[in-house]
Amino acid sequence: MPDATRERLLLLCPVPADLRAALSGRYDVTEDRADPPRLAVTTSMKGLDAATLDALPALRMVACQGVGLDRIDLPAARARGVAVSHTPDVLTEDVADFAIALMYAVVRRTGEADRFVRAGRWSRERMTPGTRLHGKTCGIVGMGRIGQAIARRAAGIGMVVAWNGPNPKPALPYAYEPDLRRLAEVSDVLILAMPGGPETTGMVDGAVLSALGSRGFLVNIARGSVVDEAALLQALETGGIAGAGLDVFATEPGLDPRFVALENVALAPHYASVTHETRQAMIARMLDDLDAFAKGRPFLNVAA
Ligand code: 8YV
Repeated sequence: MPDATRERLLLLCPVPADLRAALSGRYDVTEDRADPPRLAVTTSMKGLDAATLDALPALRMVACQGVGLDRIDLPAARARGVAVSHTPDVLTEDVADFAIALMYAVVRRTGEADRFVRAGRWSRERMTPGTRLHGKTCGIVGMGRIGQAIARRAAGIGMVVAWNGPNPKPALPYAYEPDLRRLAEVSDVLILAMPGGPETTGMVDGAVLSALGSRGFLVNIARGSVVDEAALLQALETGGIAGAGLDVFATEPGLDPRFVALENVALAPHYASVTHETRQAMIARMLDDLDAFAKGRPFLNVAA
């Protein structure tokens, strides 16, 4: 039942139940694009394109759940005077934790160990050895907020950290490697934490995977688009790399079924930021930003 006392807010895609409930507590939430309101919500995975903006000329602000802006056409929003907010910072620590969790899952084989015990194999055989992490090199691609949080954790568990990104950051205590292939060559584990988008699409290609080599592991908590997935599958299937911990894929949720058949991958359903705490913080930030927009208070408008 529409509530005339509340401002209407359009959902541009299905959103998780917790976000929907929080929005419904303050707004008259609708999915009806026929009479579009000025406020809308999207997610980093759904994004916002110019065609949607053109179809919704009344739109003045879009709050995005997620930090990634790779699917949001910011120039198009800017050109139409539509403000865009997102949710950086609040998910940094959980995403970094999950990168480390995937690293352990694939390098120390915790997922495989779980399957081994459940399948009753322990009474008849022993698992073959895993690989030590302590003292090994963790290469990180992308040294923004999340990359730095991963670096702190990797250093804390006794790994040597080196990294690659578009620009050196001399204030950081980790070795900068301007050449991604070279970073892959010296890394035992290569963790991808760069933003998605045209600048990083397919950056981790067959040559980078060859440089990582048959004893190297890949962890991706960034975007499926940053990896040449055909090359990755081939490397995993033929022993070109030792294994991978993957939270993101070229197609989600319908990932390539070849991944599921592999024992040397740890798979997750784009889950790195999904904790009670981060969910609550993301929702609170979105509500705050929407409220700030309505009241003319400042907020981080990434389309400004
Ligand atoms: C979000 C993410 O859960 O923030 C991002 O960019 O990839 C995830 O943490 C997801 O994008 C929500 O759509």
